[in-house]
Amino acid sequence: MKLYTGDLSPYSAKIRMQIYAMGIEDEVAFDLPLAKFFSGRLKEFSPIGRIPILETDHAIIPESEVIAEYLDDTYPNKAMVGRDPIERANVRVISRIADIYLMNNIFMSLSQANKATRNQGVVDLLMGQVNRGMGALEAHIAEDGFAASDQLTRADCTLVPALFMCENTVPRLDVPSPIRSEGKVANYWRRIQDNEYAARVLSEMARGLKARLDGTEQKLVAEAMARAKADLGR
Ligand SMILES: N[C@@H](CCC(=O)N[C@@H](CS)C(=O)NCC(=O)O)C(=O)O
Repeated sequence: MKLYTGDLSPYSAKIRMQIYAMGIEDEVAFDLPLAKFFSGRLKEFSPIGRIPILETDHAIIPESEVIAEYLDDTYPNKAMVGRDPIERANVRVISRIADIYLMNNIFMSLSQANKATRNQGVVDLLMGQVNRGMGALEAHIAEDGFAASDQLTRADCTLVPALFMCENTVPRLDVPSPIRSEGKVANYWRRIQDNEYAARVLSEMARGLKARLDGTEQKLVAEAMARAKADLGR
């Protein structure tokens, strides 16, 4: 299998964390066709045009949640979706809160990162939704242990990158992190960073953020674009 993934992509980080935690890293190659991704040509390969994408011998699978389920279905003995119907429901609820109410809105708000062209109304609307999602998360997240149970599940794999975005991306909009200083989410966030799989994807995301902010990513993309252009001319 091949996973098309990027360091800073939270939806990709979620799948990488699941792969690391399931212990199936040897079964997966990791790749990012930089020129295709940054020129919007990933759609030629996967119509949704977004990462992560899992390539198997039989199909191209887009959408992180669908990939996560595919991995659980493929390795049922290592599945991370919980042990009984209620636990599985909790895992899915927390994963959806992180995906839909936190990450999606934060992603859309990134279009307003430039202060000079910022539409504050858009920021306020989207941050209102993020804070509402955070309130729901506070109610659903476990008091101790992991996000949805006493074991690491897919809920943690989705939530860890989402909370990284809350802490590191939201402040770029001149808005404080939506993670409150106290409460179950705050305690969870402090605890989970000691988990080896969480720590690993968080350091990958931090590496991706650094590359974006210091211009390294831009340089790599320009080089990949130039190579792709030269290959076309051959
Ligand atoms: N719902 C998708 C969202 C994936 C997504 O938005 N990925 C971003 C990177 S984190 C992307 O590929 N963006 C490229 C674009 O918007 O063209 C999922 O869960 O996989």
